Amino acid sequence: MLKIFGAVGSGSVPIEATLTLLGIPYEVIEAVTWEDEAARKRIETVNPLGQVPALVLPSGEIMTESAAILIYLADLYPQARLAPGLNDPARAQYLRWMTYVSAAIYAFAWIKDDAMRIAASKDDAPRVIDRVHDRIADCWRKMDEQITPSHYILGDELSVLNLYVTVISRFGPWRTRFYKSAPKMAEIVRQIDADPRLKEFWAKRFPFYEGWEQ
Ligand SMILES: N[C@@H](CCC(=O)N[C@@H](CS)C(=O)NCC(=O)O)C(=O)O
Repeated sequence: MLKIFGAVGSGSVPIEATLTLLGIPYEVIEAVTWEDEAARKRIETVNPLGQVPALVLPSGEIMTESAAILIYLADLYPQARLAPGLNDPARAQYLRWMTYVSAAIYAFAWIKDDAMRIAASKDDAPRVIDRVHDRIADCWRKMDEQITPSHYILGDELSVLNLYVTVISRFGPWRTRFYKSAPKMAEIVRQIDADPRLKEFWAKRFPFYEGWEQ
């Protein structure tokens, strides 16, 4: 069985959502890396960066990096149509935006998880977080301006890009700001939040608690 090092409300959630839609059983090894030093140390045995998600394939091989894992799983099960195929005209933009969400947006989690990694002092930390949030909001805005969505971000199929954006847009600077920065994608993520196939999944792995949009 596939094993995934992950945590509620973390970057493992789009991968877990993908496995849920695929109907593939998996086991989650819970590791709240950003709050728990012991969990970070534990995960370093599989991911030297000390981050979730990390996927353990049935062969024992380890795969890290959320975008790579999502692309890999979607390609492994093409019949589920969770990604544009190699010859699909949407493939180039799909790869572009998968990488963009990972590199331009999600990568900032390293700073947000502990601003003292780069802040000059404790007093400087809130300013660092604010600047990071501004940059993320700007990246969402620029992505939104460049896409022409249909039912979903790149057409009428629910690709893993949509699951990725739905989850990562819940991280700081959170959804209310995302809705303002990215009005086209706002419609889409709301739709995915309400997708009946994922209702139980969201409730377990990224619940919509009171005030969650912030
Ligand atoms: N580039 C990585 C980023 C993963 C990441 O930032 N994970 C966060 C949790 S959502 C984490 O484990 N943070 C702990 C830390 O960086 O110390 C990916 O896309 O998988």
